[in-house]
Amino acid sequence: MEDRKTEQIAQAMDRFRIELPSWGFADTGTRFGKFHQPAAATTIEEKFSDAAEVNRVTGVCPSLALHVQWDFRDGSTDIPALATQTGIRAGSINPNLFQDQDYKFGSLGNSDPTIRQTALQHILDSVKIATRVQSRDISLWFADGSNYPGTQNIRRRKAWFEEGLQRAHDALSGDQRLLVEYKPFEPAFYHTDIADWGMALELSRMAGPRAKVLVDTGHHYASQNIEQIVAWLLDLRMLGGFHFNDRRYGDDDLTLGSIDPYQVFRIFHEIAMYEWETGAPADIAYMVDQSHNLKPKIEAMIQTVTTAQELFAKAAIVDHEVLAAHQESNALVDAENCLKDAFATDVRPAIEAWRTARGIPANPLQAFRESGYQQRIETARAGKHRTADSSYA
Ligand code: LRH
Ligand code: MN
Repeated sequence: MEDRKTEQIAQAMDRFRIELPSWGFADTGTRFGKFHQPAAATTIEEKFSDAAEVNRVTGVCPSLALHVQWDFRDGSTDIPALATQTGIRAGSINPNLFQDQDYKFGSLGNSDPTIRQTALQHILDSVKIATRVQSRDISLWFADGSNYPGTQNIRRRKAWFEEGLQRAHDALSGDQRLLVEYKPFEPAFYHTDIADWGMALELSRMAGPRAKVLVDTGHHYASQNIEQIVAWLLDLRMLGGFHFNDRRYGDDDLTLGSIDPYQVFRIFHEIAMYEWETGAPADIAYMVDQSHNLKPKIEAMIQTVTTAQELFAKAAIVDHEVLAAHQESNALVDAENCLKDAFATDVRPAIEAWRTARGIPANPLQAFRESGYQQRIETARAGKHRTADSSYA
């Protein structure tokens, strides 16, 4: 590989960081059940410990996304101390506005003002948690919607969301941001109040300058061009972050790059081209949002991180200058081949060299398997209480 490409990959690896979801280490399932794994994390301490192990062998995931209802159950844990102890800082704070019985007909979109107030109060409490644990992002996903035509007034609910998000925005401090995540369906199957990027964009703009859009790759119709949405949000300076996963059908939450690696590559390409044109790194939170129902959870997480690194590196070696010229002259085949050549490039040796140069194991999965960490936690966590199957995580 040319030195120039090796250097581009090293620079890309130096800046690429991806946040892990605490719930990716816990037993999660589908509506058809949840399969327990002997060493699945059940406490916040275990989730930080597992994240620290993934960061030990990869070196690129220094933060852990936290879900308020699942990770602050006993509220007594000193997260800042845990962060210092494990070297993993608290990442995005995710309020839970979908699990409580109150939210049957919605949270911020509920026609009952007391329930809207309950939902808003939970978001405001989550902003306080973010301040306490020095997190920047409050990541909002709403299951709100309906299952049958005519059962809800979509415009009135939109107005309640505008009001709720503005009040949440006004509670932010420092460099805090609101990330507004959209999803076209599930659990609602007729309409979802924040169903697509346009709705999330408008609501974010109306909320205020610190509200940005979060793109979960699993939250799109099968034929939707996700990288075009990314290109628009970049250009509008409204892209706040990603929840990466992969899917074959719906919001399958499979491991990144397991089904369509070229999809994630095309997303990273739009970002790399934007950064080349603007000459500045985009302020994007790269995060994983997956549920490891069958794969061993820590191995699935390591596989996800190393796959993300490879696809990010491939996008970094696209020759943007040459590509821009081909785009200008409509040299279609040459332009497309700029991407295909980069995607076909084996970047693993350069990434392994980058790891070795920084004291990170060249093969993270192998290093994890040789560490005995999995055996240690299986012994330590054997017979532990497992979370109720009614809770997602
Ligand atoms: C909703 C979602 C959201 C999380 C949840 C675990 O599908 O993507 O980001 O809160 O998964
Ligand atoms: Mn998500």
